[in-house]
Amino acid sequence: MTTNQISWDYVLKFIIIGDAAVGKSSLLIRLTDQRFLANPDPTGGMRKKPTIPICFALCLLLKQGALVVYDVTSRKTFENARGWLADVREYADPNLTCILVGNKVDLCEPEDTSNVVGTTLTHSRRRHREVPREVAEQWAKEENLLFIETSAKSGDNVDKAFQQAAKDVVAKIKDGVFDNRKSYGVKTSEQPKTSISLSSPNNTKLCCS
Ligand SMILES: Nc1nc2c(ncn2[C@@H]2O[C@H](COP(=O)(O)OP(=O)(O)OP(=O)(O)O)[C@@H](O)[C@H]2O)c(=O)[nH]1
Ligand SMILES: [Mg+2]
Repeated sequence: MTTNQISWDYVLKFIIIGDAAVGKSSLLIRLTDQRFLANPDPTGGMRKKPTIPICFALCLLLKQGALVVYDVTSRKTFENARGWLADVREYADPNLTCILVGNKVDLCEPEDTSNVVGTTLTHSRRRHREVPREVAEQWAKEENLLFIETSAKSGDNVDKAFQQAAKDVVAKIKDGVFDNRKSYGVKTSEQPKTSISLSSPNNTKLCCS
């Protein structure tokens, strides 16, 4: 197994939540492995909120950020994002950074009318957008959330979603919002630019790990 050495200043923890099949695992796989699986295994992790509040609270423990994900082609998943956010606010550290992520934008991109050997390409998987960007953006603003639209399939904005959230957390650390001595779970390198070994992407754990 080959390992890569990277330098780091902080280790931050994020939770990815949202309705089933909105693409939580796919976003993580895209971020860590730069690939897309058409049929990833459903992860029991955060597709359903644990019925016992203490379990949900433990999932949120020592996390500095949350990605609340919905599917831009499903109004229902957007409406349910309110519930996910309410739960995060109830159980998580009040300083937790939240980013609202509208995933699957590739499904509602403009129709491709190109022909292949005289046959018009059909887009059986294409779907209508049910959540206008402006509506989600406005709600994010009202709730003081960061906001971004992504496609785990094409990779659009996936890195950016995590980067935006991480930047916000780092800014809070620098402002003293997360005090490491109070065990907020932020891990700082003893000396700047400590090296860390990254093992093979195959070892990547998915949601809730
Ligand atoms: N077109 C398209 N499909 C996506 C995208 N992201 C995920 N999918 C598909 O949506 C389905 C569900 O994706 P998952 O990543 O398993 O979703 P999840 O939120 O982790 O689902 P659970 O683990 O069941 O909660 C899969 O068939 C993915 O291939 C995307 O950005 N675009
Ligand atoms: Mg999953």
